[in-house]
Amino acid sequence: MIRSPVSIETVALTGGVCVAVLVWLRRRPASYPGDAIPPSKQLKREAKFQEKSHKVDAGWKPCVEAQSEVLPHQVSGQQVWVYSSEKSEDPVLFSPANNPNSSDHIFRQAKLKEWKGPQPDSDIPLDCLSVVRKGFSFYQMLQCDDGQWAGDYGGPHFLLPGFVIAAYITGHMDTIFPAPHCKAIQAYLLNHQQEDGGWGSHIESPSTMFGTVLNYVALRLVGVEAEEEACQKGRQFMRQHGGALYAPSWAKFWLAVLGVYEWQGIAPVPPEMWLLPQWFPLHPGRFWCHCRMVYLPMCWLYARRFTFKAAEDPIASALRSELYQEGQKYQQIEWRRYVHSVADIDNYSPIHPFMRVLQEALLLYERFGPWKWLRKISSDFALEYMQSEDLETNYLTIGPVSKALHLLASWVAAGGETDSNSAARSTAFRAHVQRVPAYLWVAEDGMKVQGYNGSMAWDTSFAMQAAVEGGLVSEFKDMSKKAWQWLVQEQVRSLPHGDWRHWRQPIQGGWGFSTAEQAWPVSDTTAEAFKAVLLLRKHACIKAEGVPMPDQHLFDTVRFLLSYQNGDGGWATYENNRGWSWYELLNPSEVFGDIMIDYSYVECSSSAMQALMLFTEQFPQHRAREIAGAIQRGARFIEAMQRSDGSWYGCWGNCFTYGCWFGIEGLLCAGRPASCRPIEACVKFLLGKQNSDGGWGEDFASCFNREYAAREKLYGCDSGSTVVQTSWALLALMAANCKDIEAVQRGIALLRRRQLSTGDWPQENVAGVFNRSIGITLPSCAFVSLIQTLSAALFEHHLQSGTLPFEMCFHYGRLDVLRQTMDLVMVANERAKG
Ligand code: LAN
Repeated sequence: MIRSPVSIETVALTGGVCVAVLVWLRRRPASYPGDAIPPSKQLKREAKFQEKSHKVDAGWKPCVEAQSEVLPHQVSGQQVWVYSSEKSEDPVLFSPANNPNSSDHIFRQAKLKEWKGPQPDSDIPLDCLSVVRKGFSFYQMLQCDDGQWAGDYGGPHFLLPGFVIAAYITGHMDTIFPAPHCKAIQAYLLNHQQEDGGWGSHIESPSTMFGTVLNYVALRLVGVEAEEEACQKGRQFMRQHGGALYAPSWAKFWLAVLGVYEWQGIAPVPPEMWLLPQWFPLHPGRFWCHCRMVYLPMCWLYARRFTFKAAEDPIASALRSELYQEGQKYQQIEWRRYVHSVADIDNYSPIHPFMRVLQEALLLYERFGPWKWLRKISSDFALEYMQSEDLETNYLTIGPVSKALHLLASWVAAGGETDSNSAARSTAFRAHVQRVPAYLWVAEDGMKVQGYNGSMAWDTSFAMQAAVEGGLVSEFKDMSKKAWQWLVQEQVRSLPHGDWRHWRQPIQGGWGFSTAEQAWPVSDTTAEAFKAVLLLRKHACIKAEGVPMPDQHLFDTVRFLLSYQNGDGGWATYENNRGWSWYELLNPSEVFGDIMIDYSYVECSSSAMQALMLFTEQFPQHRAREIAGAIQRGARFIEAMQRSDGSWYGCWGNCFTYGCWFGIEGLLCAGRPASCRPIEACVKFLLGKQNSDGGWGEDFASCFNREYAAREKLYGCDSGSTVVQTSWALLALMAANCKDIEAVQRGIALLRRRQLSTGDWPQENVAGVFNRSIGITLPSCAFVSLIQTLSAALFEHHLQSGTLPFEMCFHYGRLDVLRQTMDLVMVANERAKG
């Protein structure tokens, strides 16, 4: 027999290696959020809101507050709400059954009343330019005096209770939430209670134990009696799902602090974790900053087992029976048995068996240890870390969860348990109390705690990009100058070298989502603000009359953006990625997905790439090669994140329409042609989702299930299309030079049809999201995305008619078209000068 020179084993081995290499090459980046979740875990229950609604008192007014003697830095851009007996007109009635998302009516009414300039045209706009102009005429009336746009940033339902509990425990209800506040909070809580008696985890979520247990407690602490119908229904819902013993861990934590749940039933949060060596893979300094900064005050309070004297307080002691099954005796509950218990309806991200074992081991440590000296050193470190965060953020802290915990911790640390009065006089506590209003907002649904201390930088940046794209900067000169000034002033100048002791990277040159004093800049907010600044600085009126911005400050932003790129080519949110996706095995939260590390995101990457590209066009000499390399690596990351159906999942906006917009724009700015396979696939995906009325729309289930969720009717609309999602889809399609012009035109027609007579657009469903499971309002989003879309359509129009103003040459997807029509631009410029 003749033997072949290549043995069968060699062929098999080579084949195997090739397959392995192919699989490895095609593997998803660690940041890929995963395909659709299994049907058994998908969101099928729907929220059902009550028909009746609860009115907010007339008398609430927004105002700017900037003065303080206790804070380390000047307060900037803080919108606070004051209540005066001098009544304004009654706010419109909120109708949760129609739409649980409020439309910021009180704030807008107040702004429109103050407005002294010209009123928008009442005529029905006949062309795109008039629609955009009318929109801006309205929007300029909402601008705050300092140049930013403020607005309602509500949505999550687990934030307000933390603030109320902290205020109650510290005995500061009267200072933090005096009577009118309590009334407005009651209205909010009652408006969002659902027909089944529960509350959702966020504004559009069906009732969960997370939402219900916390909001029930808040309702009682702001003065609603246990016998009232809302409380009875709330108790019924909780009891149907096992009572507070089945609440998720973050809710249990607040209950333990309030003394209505015992610490033995809490999974340990040992402060010793901060003493692990830096190289250790599980060091908390590697966690996503939001996760790390929530568990920081938690571990400090946990180590002290701080507990309010509930037995001496009438409401808290009543809660000890209200929160549990009828007849269940608080003193007889075996708390230890409920450490891991959580209701099925809440269990979005079940605790992994590995984490359970770890928690069991830690429970043993808590029982037989902990070594006193170790606990002291680690607790002292945690406290020092918290104090440093307070100073860096001007007592705002990174977000609302940590804010409420720091408020309480600062009081406990100042000796509040033994001498409440002297604790109340401590500088830290007073400063914390002063910064509570930065998180509060009043809308027609009541007083809420916002997801952040506002979204000013984000909204202002997009608004100005839209003004540039619409060619309206000179027409709205005062508005643009004020916004420019605000953006220049809000660039972060602190921590140029980072604060590595507390795992803080250098942040100089960045922009935060809200303000500079909050001191937590985000990669994509930096990029979007940078884009706005780069576009505006070229504008004649800004050059002549705007406050100067040194080039060095722009270079700082470039350094910031380049240094925030991750090894996988993408950009994360606040920091470089410092851990691995297997950290999710340790996710202790049950209710949030993907919170353990700062992943790379398509949205953040696309924004960063676009900003760097725009910069390079203006400064071709500055770090051009590095920038070009970074953009190409970014594009490869975006390609790797595309799903097999051609879409991109949106992690911070609801949902695929948002992801697709960023995915396409990112690839285009890296020079990929609109005809490349990924872009064509995405265009096909989007066109396949267009509704018969010409629009697009996704329910929040898209985010939760990670699968496109169309509905026949979405909140606040008469169809399954919303203006915001339609505009995102259109921006993506137009940037991709979509050949189906008719589809684009039908989408634009829907946007035009839905413009209100005021120039604004209606508030529809929830547009923002975080951690897969929580919806969050994006206040100005509707307006700004729409204007951008219409401006892009207008761009098309100018291009055809030969009247393209120079400032409109910005649309990335159009760069190829633009280059061919450069002479056209020149002509337009000449004409403008003439
Ligand atoms: C935000 C709001 C803005 C958002 C964008 C800039 C839109 C996004 O592109 C990047 C991520 C970022 C900055 C973001 C991250 C998570 C935040 C801070 C939030 C959604 C607002 C509230 C949320 C925060 C985590 C809420 C507190 C809850 C915890 C689970 C800690």
